[in-house]
Parts: sequence; structure tokens; C-alpha cells
Amino acid sequence: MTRKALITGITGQDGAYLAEFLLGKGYEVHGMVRRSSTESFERIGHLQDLISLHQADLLDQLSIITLMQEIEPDEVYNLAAQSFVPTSWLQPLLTGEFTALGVTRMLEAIRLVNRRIRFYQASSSEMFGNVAEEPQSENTPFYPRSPYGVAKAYGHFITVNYRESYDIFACSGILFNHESPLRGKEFVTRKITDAVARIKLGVRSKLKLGNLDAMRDWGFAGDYVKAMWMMLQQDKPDDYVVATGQKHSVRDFVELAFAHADLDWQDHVEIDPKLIRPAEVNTLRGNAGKARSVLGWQPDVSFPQLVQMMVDADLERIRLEVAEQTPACGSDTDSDG
Ligand code: NAP
Ligand code: G4F
Repeated sequence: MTRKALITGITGQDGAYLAEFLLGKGYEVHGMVRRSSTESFERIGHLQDLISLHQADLLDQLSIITLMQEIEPDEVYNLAAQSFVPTSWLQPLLTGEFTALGVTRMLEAIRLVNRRIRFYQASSSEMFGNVAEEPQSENTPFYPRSPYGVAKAYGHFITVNYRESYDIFACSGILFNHESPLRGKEFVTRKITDAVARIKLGVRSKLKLGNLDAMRDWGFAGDYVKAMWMMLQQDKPDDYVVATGQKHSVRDFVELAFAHADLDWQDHVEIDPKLIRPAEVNTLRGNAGKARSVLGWQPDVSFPQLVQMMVDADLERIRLEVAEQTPACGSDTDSDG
């Protein structure tokens, strides 16, 4: 029997990589998308004939229940969320509705429709926040530092609670930052690689950034979606940290990205105090020992390979834009937080 997977957040970075991965495993892939006046299927355009998209919204319980009844999935991957940390200070209630209560709506739908559906929740290293220890593992206490982190902590614990209350196969993947050429341009890595490409090709000259000292454990999104699937193939549901175990500063990322394009970052980067967050997560580094020993998971792409992959992809994209002489979209603006 062909297995069926439902992915919420299929239009996002991880959704696109996971859909491709599950198609490769022979799954029938269904994606939940919210209604919008303009479609945002950029990342999954190449998959559209191979997957089925359905309208529903994390805010709307009935639409989620109806979707589960129609599709009858074997596995549900809940990737949808308001995922940009700075926006969570600007829209804390909406972030709570999507990123926290949205998880309960997904779990309630499973409880009502079919408790045998396996559930993956996209939890986040942002929950560790002001870290209690280094590296962070499944046993490290949470101390979130943003409304987003608080909402994700709720999503994590409600997942654990439905597992314990209703015996649902519900797993929480505590994923550390993972990036790719499909990463949203508001996140720091892609903001940097997009700017490097534009600077290299002469369509802009400066890049404004916030805290260069922040440290993150950055991996490749393509590696991380494999871990999501592996969690749902186990005999028992559990929670896992997924990380590389290496940390680097934003400054390290900047230096490497500019150097890869033969540029000196100090000629182009400016610090904008408006981009400093009300409360910062200064450092994150994960211990993925459990994922390694139980799931057999390990990352394939190293930090320098990730930076190079992202710079090269943006150089190719901007080169095409310049060649076609279309206006480079958002070329000299900083609309992010
Ligand atoms: P992303 O690119 O921002 O994608 C978020 C997805 O959620 C988009 O498809 C978005 O749809 C959808 N969405 C938002 N609100 C929705 C709603 N009300 N109803 C239905 N769909 C909605 O995020 P990502 O980087 O792929 O991350 C995937 C998940 O992992 C997120 O939950 C994120 O918080 C979590 N996470 C990410 C990382 C990371 O480093 N990437 C690390 C840990 C955890 P639209 O296209 O319509 O906006
Ligand atoms: O790329 P970021 O915006 O990612 P952040 O806040 O770590 O969150 C990402 O990873 C989480 C996992 O830990 C996910 F749950 C979440 O959904 C998201 O995917 O910022 C990384 C660091 C921060 O410390 C920030 O202060 O980069 C610093 N930074 C410095 N200048 C900047 C900038 N971040 C952004 N977005 N833009 C800047 O100009």
C-alpha cells in the first residue's frame, strides 16, 4: 500500500525539501496551503504535478479535521508556523495562534479522526533560548527569549502531552537552525548570501545587519528533513535534537560568504541598531547524540559547504535576473527584522 503523508507548511523551505524526500520514498504527498490572493508556490513549483495541495488553515479547526478525513494520511508533518523570530514581537498573539495553538488544532484533528496517524511537530532550538548548558540535548531545560520561542515550547509540550494522554504516535523534532538556497530572505544566512551575490554582480553595495556576535549551530535543510521522517519510522514515538554539534557566529558566516565571492565583507557590511532584537539568543549548539544512536541520523553537509552552496545558488539566480534585465526584486532594501 502506498503510504500517504500530509505536510503543513509545504510552501516553506522545509516543506519543499520534505515533499521531495517523501516522493523519493514512494509516498503519496499531500500539502496543506492557506488561501492567499497570490499563490506562493515558488519552492514547490517543480513538484506541483506530483503532489496534491489542499486549502486549510492552522487557525481553522474544522478545515483541518475535514482535511484529515478526506486524505486519511498515515503520517502528518506539522511544519506550518509563523517562523520568523522578529515578527513574533510585532505580532505576538498571531504567533501564539499559529505556532502554539495551531499544534493543538492538528493534534485534536488526529484525536478525533484517527489516533493511529503518526505526527511530527517542528519544534525548535529557539526553545533553549538563554541556554542552561552547552551543548543542548533533549534534557536541557527551556528558557525561550521570544514570543516565537514561547509558542514553540507550548507546541512541544502539547505534543508530548497528547502522546502521553491519548497514546498518539507524536514526535517532537527539536531542530537547530537549518538553511539552504530555499531559505526565506529575511533569515540572516540567506539575507547575507543574497546580498553577496547582488554586491558581486554590481546591483547593490551595502548590507545592513544586526548582532554579528550571535552564534548558531547551522546545518543543511536537506539533511534535516530526513531526520523528521526517521522519527516517524521508529517503534516508539519520542523527541530528538537534530543539530551538527558545531557553532559559528554570524560574523563567521559573513566572512566566509563574502570571501567565497572574493569580496572583503568589511567594505560592505554596516551595523543597523534597529536590527538588534529586544531579547537575543546569544548562542546555540546542539547535541544530536540520541538522533545519531537511535535513528542513525547524521548531517552530510558541512558549514563551509552550506555557505558556498547558498552563495553559488544566489550568484546564479542574480546573474539570470541581471541577464534578463528584469528589476532585481528588493535589490537595495532591508525589510526584515
Ligand atoms: P518557513 O519557510 O517560514 O515556512 C513556514 C510555512 O508555514 C509556510 O509554508 C507558510 O505558508 C506556513 N504557514 C504559516 N502560517 C500558516 C497558517 N496559518 N496556515 C497554514 N500554513 C501556514 O519555515 P521553515 O524554515 O520551512 O520551517 C518549518 C518549520 O520548522 C516551522 O514550524 C519553523 O518554525 C520550524 N523550525 C525551523 C527551523 C529552521 O532553522 N528552518 C528550525 C527549527 C524549527 P505561506 O507560504 O502561506 O506563508
Ligand atoms: O536567521 P535568524 O533570523 O534565525 P533565528 O532567529 O535563529 O531563528 C531561526 O532558527 C530557529 C531555530 O533556532 C527557528 F526555530 C526559527 O524559525 C528560525 O528558522 O537569526 C539568526 C541570528 C540571530 O541571533 C539574529 O540576531 O542572526 C542574528 N542577526 C544579525 N543580523 C540577524 C541579522 N538576523 C536576521 N534575521 N537579520 C539580520 O539582519
